[in-house]
Order: sequence, then structure tokens, then C-alpha cells
Amino acid sequence: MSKNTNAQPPEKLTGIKLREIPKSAVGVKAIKSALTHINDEVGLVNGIQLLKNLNQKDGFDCPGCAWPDPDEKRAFLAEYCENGAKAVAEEATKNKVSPLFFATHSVKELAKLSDYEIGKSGRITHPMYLSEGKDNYEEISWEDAFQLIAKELNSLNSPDEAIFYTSGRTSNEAAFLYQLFVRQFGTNNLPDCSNMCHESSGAALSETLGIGKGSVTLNDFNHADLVIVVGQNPGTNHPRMLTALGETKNNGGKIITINPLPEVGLLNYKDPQNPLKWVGSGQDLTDLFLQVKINGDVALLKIILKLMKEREYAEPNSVFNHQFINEKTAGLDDMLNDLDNYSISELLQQTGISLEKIKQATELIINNEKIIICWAMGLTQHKNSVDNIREIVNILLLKGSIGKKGAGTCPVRGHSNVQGDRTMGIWEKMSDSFLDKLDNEFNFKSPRKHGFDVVNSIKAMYQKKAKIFFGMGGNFISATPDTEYTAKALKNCNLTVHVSTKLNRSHLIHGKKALILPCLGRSEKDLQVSGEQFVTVENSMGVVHQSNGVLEPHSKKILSEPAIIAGLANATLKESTVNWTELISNYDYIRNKIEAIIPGFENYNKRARQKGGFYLPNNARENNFSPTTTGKANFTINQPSDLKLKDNQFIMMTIRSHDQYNTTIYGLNDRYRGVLNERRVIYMNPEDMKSQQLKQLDLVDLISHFDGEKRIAKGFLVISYDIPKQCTATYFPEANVLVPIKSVAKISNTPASKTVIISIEKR
Ligand SMILES: Nc1nc2c(c(=O)[nH]1)N[C@H]1C(S)=C(S)[C@@H](COP(=O)(O)OP(=O)(O)OC[C@H]3O[C@@H](n4cnc5c(=O)[nH]c(N)nc54)[C@H](O)[C@@H]3O)O[C@H]1N2
Ligand SMILES: Nc1nc2c(c(=O)[nH]1)N[C@H]1C(S)=C(S)[C@@H](COP(=O)(O)OP(=O)(O)OC[C@H]3O[C@@H](n4cnc5c(=O)[nH]c(N)nc54)[C@H](O)[C@@H]3O)O[C@H]1N2
Ligand SMILES: [Mo]
Repeated sequence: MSKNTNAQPPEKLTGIKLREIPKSAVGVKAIKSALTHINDEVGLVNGIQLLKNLNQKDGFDCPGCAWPDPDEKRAFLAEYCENGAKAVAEEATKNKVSPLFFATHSVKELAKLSDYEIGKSGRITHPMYLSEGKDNYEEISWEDAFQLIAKELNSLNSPDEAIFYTSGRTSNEAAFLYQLFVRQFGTNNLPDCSNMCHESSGAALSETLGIGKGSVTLNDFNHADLVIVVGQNPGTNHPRMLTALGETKNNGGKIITINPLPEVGLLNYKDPQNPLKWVGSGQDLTDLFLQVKINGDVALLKIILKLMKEREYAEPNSVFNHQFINEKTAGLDDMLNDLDNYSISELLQQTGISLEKIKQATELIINNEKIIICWAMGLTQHKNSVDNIREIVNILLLKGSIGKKGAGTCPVRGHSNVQGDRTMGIWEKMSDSFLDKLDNEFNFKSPRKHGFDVVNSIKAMYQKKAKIFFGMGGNFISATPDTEYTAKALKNCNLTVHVSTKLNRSHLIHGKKALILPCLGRSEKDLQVSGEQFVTVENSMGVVHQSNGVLEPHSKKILSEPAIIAGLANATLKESTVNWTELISNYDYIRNKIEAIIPGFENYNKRARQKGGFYLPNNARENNFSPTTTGKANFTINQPSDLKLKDNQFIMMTIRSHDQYNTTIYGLNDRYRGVLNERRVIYMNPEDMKSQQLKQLDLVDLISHFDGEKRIAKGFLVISYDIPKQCTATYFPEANVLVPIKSVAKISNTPASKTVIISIEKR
């Protein structure tokens, strides 16, 4: 059993109010909520200027999600959504965390606050240092900070004792410099948020299609006959995606949604970009809702595959695209034969859905060819996540629904540049061909031993095999699983360093010494020796484009991420073959180096200046699968869930509320689920509540069970909800303490934070 060491958010309840669940997402309420956040944090005048520039071709990229912007027409008001506006408000806030703030608030005192309160304190204005044994952070000069880190790094027994994390907001330019610094220092320990996010998608797609990214473009949504949205809540997490789904519907396409929850945004929405549609009944999006049990997706997809096979055998050529299969794929027979190992009745139990509904879905798949399948964390954070995604690919391959207009794979990324960071080399196991090119261009020998991913980094710090943690953005303690274990891991470190815009819990759960290095956000101007710089990012569909800050930096003492890396490299690397100071004097020089090393970036500086940017090459989009081991698109054999629940046990998924951005808590409401002013809630099926003798708003403790180990999270209110039996939902980071460090996805090693086995104890 673990106890709270302030690494977890406090157990205090905040005063819940329940509301009716809205019938429609977005609309006037969303606009109002966006403007309220903007007004509170930034003031209306600055706020409107910000929104005007958000996601416009010469503006800045929204730090919210990675959903792409339209290639052509952009919304007349602004290409933004409620949650994008909240993300911008959060970053551009007037509130400041100054040296005086740190002098008057000890670390211990701050760690007792909720994440919401910590975040609201504001933007960090100066580099800050917590020396060993001290209670308060104190101001430090940039030079001293760099020297201090350099000294610690250079006194390690091996470069592999340092860990360099990245969160997915880091620009291409910063990410490229960062990985170059880390590899010149001598390690591949480059874990990133992607390890906890779409790593399973990358693994599954690389194996089956030869590229770890999705294949569709935004325009494909205008042409699709059928879009299937699995394990994703776009109304909250990718609101602009609803516009694309609306286009699919306007053009006669159909939408199937597969989710344990009837997420409001997917059912009906009102286009935020079109004021004429803010009133009225909105647009119905989902045609068929399959309310799957948590982790029942492989079972569901297998039933669909079995039904497709059955029909094809009964009526040859009525289902499969034989020409595509013959020319482009490998492994069909093995996949089809394996289906015989499963009976529909067995599989049905795992899905919790009626066969009738699954047959309806199968008909839609059989009768259409232009099919897009979209997914996010509902598929990627389970033990068999890679199986989930490979099974999706099986369906698309049978139909030949890939590499053609209106069809393909659409893993919807989270952080706004998480995909770009990978392209730039942020990965603990980059290919030799990438590393060879890096060595050639910069005349050094990069390390080849694979580094630690997130989970292995935590274990290494826990076991004291790693002694320095450096975070380029993010909030490691709150984003990672097994909070108390991870807290011990971080506290074992000699030094923890965070490059951050805002104060977060990771600054407060620290190593023996700790540093906060404050950096510019997306919305701010970045001035270097040669003048104002822009940066570039890659969205979820492989479009690379520029982002230009528009606001004055909120403090004179903050640096850009590239400048921080250059300062650190100059201090640390005595004989570097890289002229770091020159590279950051003009980011064009960084882009020239990226162009020299990474395929697809030809004429980078020129094309980055084109309005709207440019598409990176994508072999799957071109119907070319030569990068796989067989040289073809691979059918695969996949395993359904092997979760076994004992009596009185439940599966818990940890999800996002409408008022949070990962570990940043914008507010305490989850308007679309009818719960206001409280985050410590557990959503339960009413029949399960009955069998557990629980009533609405009863106070419970949650106990997770894994491998004979128990973990506890105290003080949650029970909410009766439309969720399948034996399934429950809580929010992260509150419930992260229950996610065991050893409970991970096969192959991708992603924490299984959507399948936590729990029991529920009434207080
Ligand atoms: N406003 C806002 N925007 C965000 C973020 C944010 O926190 N706030 N986070 C960003 C990031 S980093 C990411 S990765 C994305 C996350 O975007 P999402 O993946 O949409 O986020 P989650 O809240 O984790 O939602 C998971 C969804 O999957 C469903 N689900 C859970 N388990 C299963 C399952 O076993 N099967 C199926 N079929 N469905 C399941 C849940 O009911 C829920 O609807 O959003 C990005 N955008
Ligand atoms: N249980 C559970 N855990 C999860 C998930 C889940 O669904 N369930 N989802 C996982 C997923 S998908 C992800 S992506 C991770 C997210 O993990 P992270 O990326 O580590 O977490 P964030 O909350 O996005 O990081 C927020 C912090 O980033 C800093 N920041 C913001 N903008 C910038 C910037 O421009 N530059 C720099 N340097 N810093 C900046 C701010 O200080 C802010 O406090 O969490 C994972 N954890
Ligand atoms: Mo993510």
C-alpha cells in the first residue's frame, strides 16, 4: 500500500455539482467558456489578438492538440476551439511566478496545493535553483545554472546515468538540437511523452505498413464513405476534428463510434466556426454507436473479421479487395486461419455488444471501400494495444482501404508537435541510418546502445542506475504511472532539471538538487542575434509548417528552448564539433542541418516559409509498403484481452476531463459528462453500484490489484453513468497512483493506464 507524499494531488474534495449531460457539444457554451478563460487569464484585448493569430497561416500553432489545419480555407474568425483557447490562455496568462513568489512559498507548501492551484500560479519568470537541503527555490543566473548542470553531467560514471525527457510541445528546431546535444553527450536516453501515448500506434503501423504515422490527410475526410472513431473523445481532446467529421456527414458518409462512453461530442455537435449553426439542434455525427467494454476492441474487431470472412467465402469477391491483397499484402491466409481459433459467442462476452449491432457495423464496412479508422488513447494504453491497432489494419487491408482518397489510418496525436519530435530524432532507439547521417554531418560517433523509454527511465532512477533527470517540457511526476514509485525514483536523483513555461508538480517532487529553467511559449516572440525567429512543427497528418509567436515574452529573463540547449551544450561539451552559438543565431541554420539529415526536408527553409507548410513523404499514403520486413503490407495475428476479473473487481480507465490538458488542470468541470467542480470521481454502471451497495456520491477508496501488489487512491465520489458493466472511469493524474509500473503494453512498453484492475471500498 502506498501513502500520499504530496506526489499525488491532494485528497481534498472540492464541492461537486451534478448537471444534466448536454445533448450537443461545442456551440455557444463552448465559445462562452473559451472567452471566459481568455478573459480571466490574459484579458480580452490581448486575448482576441491571440485568437486571431491562432492556427492562421502566418500565426502561431495552437499548443493544444496535433489536429491539422485546413490546407486551403481557414475559419474567418479564427481556427480555434474552446480547448485551444484554454491552452493559449493558460500559456499567455498574466500571472507570474517570480523569485519573490518562491521566496515566500516553500516547496513543501506548494506541493500541498492541487494541480489546479499550482497551474494557476502563473508563468515562471526567472531560472530558479533549489540547493540541497533548502526549502525554497532561489534565483540563479543562466550561466551558473548551465555550469551546475554541466558539472553534474560530467561527473557521472557514464552518460547513460542521465535521462533526457521530452514532452511533445517542443518545436522541430529545439527537438533536433536537443537530441544532438544528448547524443554528443553520449547517450540515447531520450524518453518522451509518446512512450505513454501513441507508441503502440507507431509500433503497430511500422510493422504492418512500414511507417509509424497515419496515412490520411484532412481532405480525406471529405471523401470518406465511412469513418470509424475508436477509443477517442474528440469533443474534448480534438474539437476541430468534429468539423472534419461534419464534412464527412455533409458529403453522405457514415460514422461508427466505438467507445465505452457515449461521448457527447461524437454524438452531436454545433460547428464553432459557423455562427449560423450555434443555435438549433446541431448535427448528429454518429450513425452507429458500439458501446464496447474497456479493452474489448480486439474481440469486437475479430468478430467483424470473422463475419467478413464468412460473407466472402459465401459470396466470393463481395467483401475482399483481391487485387489490392494480391499486389500489396502478405500474410492473409495465416490471419484468416487464426480467426477459426475463436468463437463468436466467446468473443461477444468481451465486447458487451449485441451481435445484431456488430452485424450492422460489418455491413457498413462490407458495403464501403473508402474507410478511415481514427483512434487515440482508448486503444493505445492497454496490455494488448499493439494488437488493437494491428487488428484495425487487418480490416483496412482486407478492404484495400489504404493509400486511396478517403481511406486509411488516422491515429490522432496528442501534443501539438509530438509527431515532429520523433521525426527529429527524439527516441531512445532511432535507426542506425539516422544516427549514421547525424555522425556524418557533425563528425562524431553517436552512441548506438538503445536508451531508456519512460518506464525504463523510472525503473533506472528507482534503482539508482540513473542519477540525473532533465525534462524538456512536460510534467513527469504527474504524467507517469505509479506515482509513489516514480516519486521515489525522482527523489533518488542527484539533480532534476525542468525546462518549463509554468510551475507544476514535477518542480516540487525533486532530486537532491533541482533547477527550473523558464522558457518561451508558442505564443511569444523569439528574438535571437539575427532577429525574430519562427519555429516549425509537424501535425498529426505529417504537414510541417511554421509557428510565429505574437506576444512580447512575459519576462526578460526567459530563453527559447533552442537557446537553453545551446547554453547547456556550450557548458557541458568541452570539445563539441557543433557550433551551437551559431546554430541558434538564426534558426535557418538549424533547419539546414535538419535538411541534411532527415529525408523529406529538401528546401526546408524555403518550404517552411510557404503559407500552410508542406507534407512530408508518407509511403503508406502512396500505397508503397516496401519499408516493412516483407516489403508488403502485413496482415497480423492478434490477441484479445486476457484480463481476468475476480468477484468485486472492475476495469478502470484513466481519462481526461473537459477542463484539463493532460496534467494541466484548466478548471474543475467536466461539462460534457455533467459533473461540475470536482475531479475526484469514479464513473460506474448503475447495476454495478447496486451490487456493490453503493449510492450516487458515496465516498470510496480505490484499490488496484496487480501481480499480488495493491495500491490505493483515497476519496472518490461515485457517479452513476452510462458505462458498460464492470467498467469504470477516473481522471488522471489523480488515479495514476493506481497504475502499476509493471503493467505495460507488450512491444511498445506503454503504461496500461486504460486497464487498471481495481476494487472499490466504501468509506
Ligand atoms: N483539451 C485537451 N486536449 C487534448 C488533451 C487534453 O488533455 N485536453 N491531451 C492531448 C493528448 S497528449 C492526447 S494523447 C489526446 C488524447 O485524446 P483521447 O484519446 O481522446 O483522450 P482520453 O481522455 O484518454 O480518451 C480516451 C477515450 O477512449 C475511450 N476508451 C478508453 N478505453 C477504451 C477501450 O478499451 N476501447 C475503446 N474503444 N475506447 C476506450 C474513453 O472512453 C475515451 O473516450 O488529446 C490531446 N488533446
Ligand atoms: N493515467 C494516465 N496517464 C497518462 C495518460 C492517460 O491517458 N492516463 N496520458 C499520457 C499521455 S497521452 C501523455 S502525452 C502524457 C503527457 O505528459 P507530459 O507531456 O509530460 O505532460 P503535460 O501535462 O502535457 O505537460 C505540461 C507541462 O509542460 C510545460 N510546458 C507547456 N508548454 C511548454 C513549452 O512550450 N515548452 C516547455 N519546455 N514546457 C512547456 C508546462 O510547465 C506544463 O506544466 O501523459 C500520459 N499520462
Ligand atoms: Mo498524448
